[in-house]
Amino acid sequence: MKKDNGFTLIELMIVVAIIAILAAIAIPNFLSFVSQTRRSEVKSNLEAIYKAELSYFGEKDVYSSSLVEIRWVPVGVAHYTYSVGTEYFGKDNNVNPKPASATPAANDNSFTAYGWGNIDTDDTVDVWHIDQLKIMVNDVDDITS
Ligand SMILES: [Ca+2]
Repeated sequence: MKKDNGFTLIELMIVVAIIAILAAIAIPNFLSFVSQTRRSEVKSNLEAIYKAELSYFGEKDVYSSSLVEIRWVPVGVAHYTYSVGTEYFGKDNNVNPKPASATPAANDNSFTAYGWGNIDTDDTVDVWHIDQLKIMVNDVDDITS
């Protein structure tokens, strides 16, 4: 009589196939979740730049194109690069060069602060900006494209 004391090769292959299917579903969902989390960084930092610009405007009656002048620096590890015209703070601008769609600038009456970063595995760069009216826009969407 044959003694049954283990798994057959077919049973093991079925288990491996099930794990592979679950991983194929879970990994893209996980990467999308990571991208969404990284994106929360750009929103909060652009709002902080907006507040710093408003504070600077209250004092000098002009907006500044310098993040140094408005005394803003990102906190922690940044996945995005930030600029309002002059300097680039956050992720190294050499690693994360400014895309053509980002045009950071400031003058006496307005400013446009940009944040950009590649937050997933494709070549598309996520681009956001905020202006003196606190209007925040996602110029290039890296998550859905
Ligand atoms: Ca990307």
